[in-house]
Amino acid sequence: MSAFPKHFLWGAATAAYQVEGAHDADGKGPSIWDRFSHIPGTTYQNTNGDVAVDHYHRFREDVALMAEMGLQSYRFSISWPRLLPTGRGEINEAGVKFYSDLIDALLAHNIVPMITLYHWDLPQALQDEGGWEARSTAEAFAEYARLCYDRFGSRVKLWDTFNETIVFIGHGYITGSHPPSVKDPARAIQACHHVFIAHALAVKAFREMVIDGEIGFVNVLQPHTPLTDKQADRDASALADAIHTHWLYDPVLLGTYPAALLAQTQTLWGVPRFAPGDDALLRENRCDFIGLNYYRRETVVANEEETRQQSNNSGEPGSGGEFGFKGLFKFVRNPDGVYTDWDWEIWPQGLTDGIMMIKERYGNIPVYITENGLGAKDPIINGEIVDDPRIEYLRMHIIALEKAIDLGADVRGYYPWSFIDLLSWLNGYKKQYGFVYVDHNQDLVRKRKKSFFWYQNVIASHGEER
Ligand code: BGP
Repeated sequence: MSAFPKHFLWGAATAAYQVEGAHDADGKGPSIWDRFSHIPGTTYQNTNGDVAVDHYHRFREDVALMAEMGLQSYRFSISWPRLLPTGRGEINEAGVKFYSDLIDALLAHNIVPMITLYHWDLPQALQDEGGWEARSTAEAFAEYARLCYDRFGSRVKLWDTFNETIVFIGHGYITGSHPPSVKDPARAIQACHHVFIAHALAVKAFREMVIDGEIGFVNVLQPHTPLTDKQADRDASALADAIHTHWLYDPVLLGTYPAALLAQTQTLWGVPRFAPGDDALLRENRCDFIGLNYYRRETVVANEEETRQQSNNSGEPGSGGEFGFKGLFKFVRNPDGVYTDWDWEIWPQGLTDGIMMIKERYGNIPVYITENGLGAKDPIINGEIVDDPRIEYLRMHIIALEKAIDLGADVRGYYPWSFIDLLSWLNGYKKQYGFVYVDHNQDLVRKRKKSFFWYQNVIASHGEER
């Protein structure tokens, strides 16, 4: 007997910008990614989501494939500017209809929709007014959330407000590799605060509108391991935990910031600045569950040098730089680690450990694994997509998940990234994650990969055969 509870959901995930395409169709407004990806040199080989895998026009075919695979839940995001082209105010009914039809198609196949409200495609019009650095964006987000609850709330029970704040704020405001390409930690911290406020306002609206469902927040789950036993490396690793984990989880699960770090950032940079009532807003509007996106761990050393903040976007192993902050910590390669072609360490035990670390700090909060997967260049042999490394990666992580459930964690669903091959933000289409292959040389034709049939069997056996 597998450990997976009876109502555990076997799902898969995607995000609007990465699959939909139709970037300017039927009244959709531009997002910051539509703008950014058109600036030469910002993405791998200048790839963008203008067409992506054209899910907007082919969603019925895609949902039929999900049904064939036996998928029990599908996590997707809504493109904010498709519903509200300028971020607030006038509603684009054609956009509402697209998601409404998608939800109906899923429900017709008994696939539980999980909606992510924000997977990084902020309306450009709001960016022009200051983006997440402006508090008014948090208020606009609450308006957008209310619209979604109003139109979809009677049919959708699982809601994520934000996807991976560390990534869109970190890359958007610290490394500058995502829009709006700022490099300023103080601005990052204030923008991040407004995201927490937006989340709290959206949770508040969810409760006020008495939506029959659950609302959560999706974070990166990134365990850190010190490279050596030296005190300096252990301290650096603990600091990485505080910045990359506690800072992002505490406000949405405890309703407060980690006190010591808050005191430091406020002394150093005067941020985050709280508006009257923010404390109570955060405290009173916490999540029903937490979504965890797990891909890899990081190995940490103490760091006194400037680092070359550059990631591997080409899939040439070892081509990236390093990530770190002078005087704080640095991520380095684990000499014993197994890595993907994009230099992400494969370490399934981190999923068990990470879930247990969350349980220890935040109590037995319900957990969904909202992303987990292998980015790879899949081999095609005699016309078949033989993605054995993906099967192996997912198998090891399902076993790791089962361990966490055995240890008492309340894990309710598993959503591999991704249902279908899609656009990787900075890495183009060559970094594949899907169960379904998309032929970019042949009219975006869909083909089932080996992993499609493997996951079909995992689902049918409720995780016993893997
Ligand atoms: C997460 C994002 C996803 C997806 C995934 C894989 O951070 O939530 O949208 O992109 O990572 O990342 P990448 O495409 O960079 O390999």
